[in-house]
Amino acid sequence: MAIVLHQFPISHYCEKVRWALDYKGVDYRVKNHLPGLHLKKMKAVAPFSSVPVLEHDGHYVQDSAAIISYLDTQFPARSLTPQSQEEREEALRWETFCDDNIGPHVRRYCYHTLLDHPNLVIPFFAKGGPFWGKAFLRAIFPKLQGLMRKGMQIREPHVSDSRVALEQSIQTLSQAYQGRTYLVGEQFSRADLAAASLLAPLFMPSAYGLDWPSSMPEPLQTWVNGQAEHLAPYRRFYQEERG
Ligand SMILES: N[C@@H](CCC(=O)N[C@@H](CS)C(=O)NCC(=O)O)C(=O)O
Repeated sequence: MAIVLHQFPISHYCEKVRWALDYKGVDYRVKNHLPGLHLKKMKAVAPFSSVPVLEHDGHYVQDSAAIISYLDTQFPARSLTPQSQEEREEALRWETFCDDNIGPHVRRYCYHTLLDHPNLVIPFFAKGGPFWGKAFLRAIFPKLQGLMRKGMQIREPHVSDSRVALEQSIQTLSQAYQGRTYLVGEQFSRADLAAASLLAPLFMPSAYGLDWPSSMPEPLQTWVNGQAEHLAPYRRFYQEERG
């Protein structure tokens, strides 16, 4: 029953799956890949190059939402998917909202600043990987940075568009949490987990597992400070549900 999570430690979609595995108490190990060198391995076992990919006894599942559905089927205790059809559909809708409207914008907006700080970001990329990872990434960083900026459109006007889209999505979620503890029903679900994990790089919880700096470089930190009030529910989920 070997379970391996193929991942980047820095990836918030991978954190989403780490949290789901930890929440359910599933025994697993991680295989940390270096960005760029992951491409061949992932394409050999799954349709796309992206992580997270869950490997379970030689069977591979790609995509954080598909992995959570798979885990809830294989390990039904502490289900993250609500039981009633109505609540299940609602939870999946919120999860898709976060996957599409939070995840990519957090990534683009944060990397826009972080990629100008290789001393900060290279240890994140190399964490838990091969011993030569940091030296390798330092050597290829100019090229890697260029490829990442191109591949994820980390340039204007896309960066500003992502900041605005993120502010709107955070607002939408804040309204949904008004007067309630959870997004769906009376229980923590994959909807709350998706929102909290995908927003987590903005408030840097220790349970994420990275050696975060005390604050993000500017202008990122000033923008994050302006969102602090809206990020409170997600900090609370990390305290109460992340363990
Ligand atoms: N919808 C996917 C998104 C995963 C994703 O975007 N992963 C990024 C890291 S945050 C990745 O692997 N990028 C490299 C690649 O696609 O080759 C999920 O939920 O798993």
